[in-house]
Amino acid sequence: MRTAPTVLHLDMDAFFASVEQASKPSLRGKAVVVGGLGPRGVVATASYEARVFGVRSALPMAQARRLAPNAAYLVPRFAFYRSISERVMELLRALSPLVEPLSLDEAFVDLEAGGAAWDERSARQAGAKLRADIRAVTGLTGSVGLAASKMLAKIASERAKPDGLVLIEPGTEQALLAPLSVRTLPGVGPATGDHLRRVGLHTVGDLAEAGEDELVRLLGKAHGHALYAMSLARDDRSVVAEREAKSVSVEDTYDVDIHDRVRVGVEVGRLADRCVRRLRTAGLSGRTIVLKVRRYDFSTLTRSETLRGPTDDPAVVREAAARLLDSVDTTGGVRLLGVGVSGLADYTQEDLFAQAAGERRKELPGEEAEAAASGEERPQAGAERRWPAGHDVRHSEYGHGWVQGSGLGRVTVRFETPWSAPGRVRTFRTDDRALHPADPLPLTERGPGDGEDSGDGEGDPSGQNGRGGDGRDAGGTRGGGPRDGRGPGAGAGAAARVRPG
Ligand code: DCP
Ligand code: MG
Repeated sequence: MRTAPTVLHLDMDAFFASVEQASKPSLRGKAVVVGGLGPRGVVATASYEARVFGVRSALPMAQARRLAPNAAYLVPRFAFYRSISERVMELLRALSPLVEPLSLDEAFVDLEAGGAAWDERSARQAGAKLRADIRAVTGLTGSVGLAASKMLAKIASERAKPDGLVLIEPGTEQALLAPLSVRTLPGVGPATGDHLRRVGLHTVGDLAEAGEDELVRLLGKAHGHALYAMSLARDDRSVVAEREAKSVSVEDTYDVDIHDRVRVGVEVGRLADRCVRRLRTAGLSGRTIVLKVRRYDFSTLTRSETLRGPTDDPAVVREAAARLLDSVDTTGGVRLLGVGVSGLADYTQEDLFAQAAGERRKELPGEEAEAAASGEERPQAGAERRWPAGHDVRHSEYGHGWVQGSGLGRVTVRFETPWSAPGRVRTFRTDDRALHPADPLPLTERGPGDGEDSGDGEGDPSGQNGRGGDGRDAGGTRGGGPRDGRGPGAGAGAAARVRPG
């Protein structure tokens, strides 16, 4: 393990919600909940103001509404979040070639590999500058953890939240970890935590004392071994760029073509199990299941399915592979079969024991919301136009705004831009010809999308309105008279009450 705290972990604060607050001045400092608004919707994230009420990621939306009835409830705008994320990742890549994104708003950076830091002082400086740059470019805050390993850097950024920087001095790691809950360690989720608690292991120090043999006995070889090392703050995992490219796969070529469909199914199941064993040995889990079939005539097909979240559960992989097989015609015979898992994540984000125990994963909120949102993102031309809460619109007279709520043939729009004062609300008929869906505006006047883009709308929707439209939007808002005497809180409440149809 290195001796300088030059592994950086960045995690943006309340990412989706912060983007919404940056876009919508009337929501700043307010409770904002982003997620699926349908009957089965769940919370993707909540602003820190909403977390005070107990609203958090993965909570059913109905429960969130009971806890925070006056919060603003918004449908995610994934393409926009992606474009902001890309700006943040660019700043990280300027620090080092070794940037390992874990999600849209989270990444490890090896500062040493990029020459950006070599000791405590330079690491702290690089971290502080990064935070300032992120704020300048995106208008958002991110928290930074610095340590000598990935595990500790991630723990540090968690402690830094929100809007902070924490550096863990090398040499202090084990003492720092010892009193913490076992749940602090990567790979220890609720199920593993319970399991350990039942045998009297509560803290990381308890794990270190229990010893490796005991942990292997309790959790199996791979996880027991990994957990013991982590309890001693030993974590040698390096920061790996481009993890998406990696996959784990196994395949078998058969001496004699297999014709029997049932037997093909059995073989695919076996391959899935073998693939999962490899995955687990490597301490990995993955999201995309790939099936490869070479037929009697050497024609080779691959089919893949991406799950809602990474898995290393053999039953989940087996089922997915079987589903994929259903779509392949194998009459005539099969020479080769393969099963692979890609889109890998390391065990840091998973509760391994929960999966080992065969627990079915719940739907990941982001995915469900994305599906819902993408269905709504493009309002149909024609009679029934839909106005997802939180999405941008443009009115030919009042300029740029966002949908605060809709229902009963009406849509309520707040006219404001990321750089205006909180704007005023107006209500229209949902079929009002003057009202059109619009692309998001850049969050900072000189930030993402502001004049330096290639104009690729798909990749960076914030870039589309970066030119030309800005002045008119801002003017329209001012012209409309942004202050109407109602506090912005009243508007947020209205968003909560008017549910999109
Ligand atoms: N996300 C999601 N579903 C989850 C968790 C997260 O859709 N179950 C999305 C919304 C989050 C983003 O991913 O904004 C980043 O996730 P984080 O866990 O980093 O959560 P936040 O950034 O929202 O909050 P913070 O990091 O400040 O705790
Ligand atoms: Mg975050």
